[in-house]
Amino acid sequence: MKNRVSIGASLACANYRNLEKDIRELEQAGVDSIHFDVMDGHFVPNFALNPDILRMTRELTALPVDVHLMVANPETYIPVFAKEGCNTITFHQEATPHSQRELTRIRDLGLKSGLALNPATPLGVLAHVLADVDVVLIMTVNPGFAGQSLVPATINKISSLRNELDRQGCRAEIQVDGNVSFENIPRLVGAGATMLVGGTSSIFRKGLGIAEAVRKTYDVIPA
Ligand code: S6P
Ligand code: MG
Repeated sequence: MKNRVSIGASLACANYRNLEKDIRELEQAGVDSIHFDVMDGHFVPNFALNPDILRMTRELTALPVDVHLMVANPETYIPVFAKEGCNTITFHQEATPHSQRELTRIRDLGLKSGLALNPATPLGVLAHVLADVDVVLIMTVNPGFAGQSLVPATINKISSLRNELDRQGCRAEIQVDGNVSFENIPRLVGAGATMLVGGTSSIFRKGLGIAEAVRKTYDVIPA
């Protein structure tokens, strides 16, 4: 059974000169959560947000914060980010051989557990961890950068995962991240995604204010 479709705003795409202003606008516009990208320059060839910015974000808003760890050795960093205050921690399957242990650890910390899969990573890796996962993040681009094009094969991947979750009666969310644009949202949701991450292709689209962009994002979600 499908969950309601929710929208998370990717904070790494906000204006770093005035994050507080953007966070207030996101709250007023009615986004469901803040998506918090962490990059270590190692697992992905780029750097993004860090624990200090997470602490500041937590102080600024009561919106749920969903941390997306694009880092090597997530086992080292899960407790670091948990301590600063967040609601969900998602790490990459490709970054550790111990996904089941880390998913359990995240839940033991009182948080929702998330597992992210790069476009090339098959769904089979989920077979024995579905009971431990609250959010499956299907990356619709290769992680590391905003402004990329969606990898087309990920649409069928989402449909296959939707079928499998439904078959097993599993309530895990299917989150999608990367080029979640006004144009792509209908097919992502049609395929079964329930959590959308909005970056430069929607919520932070050039030329649109946050309020208008969020309204447009909700408008294109199929009923
Ligand atoms: C990508 C990162 C994402 C981006 C988001 C940007 O590695 O995990 O969360 O911030 O995808 O959105 P867009 O619309 O520019 O692809
Ligand atoms: Mg992300």
